[in-house]
Amino acid sequence: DDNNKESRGALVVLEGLDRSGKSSQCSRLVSYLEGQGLSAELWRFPDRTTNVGQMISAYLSNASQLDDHTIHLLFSANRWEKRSLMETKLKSGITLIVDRYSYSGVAFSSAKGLDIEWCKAPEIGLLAPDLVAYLDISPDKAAKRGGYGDERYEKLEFQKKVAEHYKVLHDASWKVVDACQTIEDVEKQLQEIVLSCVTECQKGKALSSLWS
Ligand code: Z5A
Ligand code: MG
Repeated sequence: DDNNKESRGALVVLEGLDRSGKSSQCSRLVSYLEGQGLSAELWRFPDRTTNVGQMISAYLSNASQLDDHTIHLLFSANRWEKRSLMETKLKSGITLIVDRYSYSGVAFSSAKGLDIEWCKAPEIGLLAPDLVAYLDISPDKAAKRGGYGDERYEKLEFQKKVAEHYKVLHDASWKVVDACQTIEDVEKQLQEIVLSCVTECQKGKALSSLWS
């Protein structure tokens, strides 16, 4: 019903391999939108500030060991605990620029060998992004960027598997951006894509749920 269309913020997700430039581009996007007079916030998953997030952080830094299914469900729970706040912010007109989301959850866990449908199931009912921008880079090129840290998953062989599993999740609605361009060129491309998404949401595009 067109009469019920209400302006809202956009849910924008950046995905991509480790070192693809997500965090750099997310913060640039928030500054850009604010410069355009729009309200925007930077979010990231995992959100390591919550109790669940601290368990995830311990796992990633190899301070704890968890069964693959268990850590998968914790990543998902970490999104569920932010879901209602996410909806409130979007409805109040704030655009959320989110550094990783359910696609990371499914790509990383299925890369370990878990069934993809099983991996998607706990994500069902979370808010669906209005835009998924995928920062595309080969695992080899990504590895050359300053090298990986010491966290679990930060290894070339595993990143290659993750890249394959991201490919399975790709759909036609994703915007694939060549992440091997300069930071500034990636930034310019993202600004255009994101601004048109924000405009659509201001016009009252309905919020929807994963996994559709
Ligand atoms: N994970 C999961 O398993 N399940 C889930 O549900 C979720 C996540 C949500 C932690 O995530 C791990 O959790 C992650 C996935 C898993 N494991 N891995 N791998 P995280 O988000 O905390 O990971 P991170 O440490 O922030 O990964 P980052 O993502 O390393 O990289 P990035 O944010 O994509 O890149 P960046 O920090 O912006 O840039 C990396 C470097 O490249 C930096 O030196 C930049 O200056 C440089 N850079 C950036 N862009 C360029 C360009 N265009 N040219 C040249 N150099 C560049
Ligand atoms: Mg990052």
